[in-house]
Amino acid sequence: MGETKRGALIIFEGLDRSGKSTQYLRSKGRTVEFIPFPDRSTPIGKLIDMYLRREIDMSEEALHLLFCANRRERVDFIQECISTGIDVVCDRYAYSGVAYSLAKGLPADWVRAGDVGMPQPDVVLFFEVSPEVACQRGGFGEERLETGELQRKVRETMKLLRKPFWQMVNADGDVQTVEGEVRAIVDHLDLHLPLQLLDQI
Ligand code: Z5A
Ligand code: MG
Repeated sequence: MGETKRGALIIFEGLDRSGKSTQYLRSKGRTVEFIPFPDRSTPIGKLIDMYLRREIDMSEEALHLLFCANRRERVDFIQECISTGIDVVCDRYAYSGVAYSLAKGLPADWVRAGDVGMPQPDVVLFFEVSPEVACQRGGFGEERLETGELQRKVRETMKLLRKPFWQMVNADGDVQTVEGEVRAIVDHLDLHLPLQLLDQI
């Protein structure tokens, strides 16, 4: 009996309205679990959701820690899936956590420490959308953090977080073209190493 091949940890990152949530995938022959971050269904995710919808207030530091804790809430599930051969696709991850908090001016070392020890992605697909195209898409401006100035800073900060396992996706294209790019990357993942843990972000 052959060993079960482990699942892959695949992250979609990118700015607002780059189409991350639109592109969850169902690759042939693979079982996929899809986790959005923030995961608004968990106890901590419910607090984040209330904050984003302007129902409660909290400090930027408290919010940063809640985003980190929200990812920790799902670690056991992520690791269980991967060890049993199920791929996990996360819509945003630690890189959003770091980029938004650095863009708000929180201390860099403190911000970057919050996700150390989390599972390291096999690939981060970074959805690059131009500001002009993002502007034409719907659903912007209703929640906190959706301001043009913060988005501009996040765009700059995200560039500094790029790692060798990041792959850029041209997110300006139509949904089918972007989906083709996503599948081409995901179908060629090399999973010969065990899942690693993040030692820096
Ligand atoms: N945040 C943080 O500060 N710290 C953290 O640790 C984390 C998050 C994890 C909520 O996140 C906020 O939390 C977010 C970052 C911060 N703040 N902001 N701004 P969220 O992930 O819940 O945010 P969201 O509401 O899902 O929006 P989004 O992720 O920014 O959008 P998206 O998923 O990239 O885009 P979409 O919903 O797939 O598409 C947007 C629209 O464009 C929609 O009408 C689509 O139909 C359309 N669309 C999508 N793709 C295309 C293409 N290819 N062509 C044309 N139209 C398209
Ligand atoms: Mg989204």
